[in-house]
Amino acid sequence: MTILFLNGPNLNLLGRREPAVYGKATLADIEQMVKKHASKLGVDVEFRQSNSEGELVSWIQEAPGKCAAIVLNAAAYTHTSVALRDAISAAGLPVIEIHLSNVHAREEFRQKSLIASVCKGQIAGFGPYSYILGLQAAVNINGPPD
Ligand code: CA2
Repeated sequence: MTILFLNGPNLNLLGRREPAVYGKATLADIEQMVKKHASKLGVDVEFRQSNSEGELVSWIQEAPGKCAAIVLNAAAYTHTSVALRDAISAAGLPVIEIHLSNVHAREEFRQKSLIASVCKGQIAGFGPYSYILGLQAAVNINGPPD
C-alpha cells in the first residue's frame, strides 16, 4: 500500500523561516519521521512538495491506481484553489487534509477551506505530528484494525 503525501506552496521553507508559527522541523525532517513511522506500519510513502498549483493538480490526477490515499497539506491553496478541489473530487481517492497549525484559530481567511468538503477528514494544529495522524488516518481509512 502506498500513501502519497503532497505539500503545497512555501512548505519548502519550513524550519528556515517563521519558526514561531510553523516550528523548527524542516520538511525533510517531517518526511523522515513519516517514513520511519510508515515502515513500522508496513506501508510505503511517496512524499512530494510543489509551489505550483498545476503540478499538485497533476499529481492528484495521476494518483488513482498507484496510491491508496493522499495526505494533503495544500498550504495556502487550501483557502483559494477550486482547481485542487475539483481534482480531489474527480480522483475518487480518499484525501486527508492536514495542517501544521490550527487554521481555525488563525486569521479568518485561513478558517475557510475550499477542499474540506471533498476530503475524507481534516487534521490541524498538531505541528509535524499532524503528518503522523494523517498517515494513521490513511492506513485505517476503512476503520481501525481488529
Ligand atoms: O498550517 C499549515 O500547515 C498551513 O497549511 C501552512 C500554510 C498556510 O498558508 C495555511 O493557512 C496553513 C503556509 C505554509 C508556508 O509555510 C511557511 C514556512 C516557513 C516560512 C513561511 C511559510
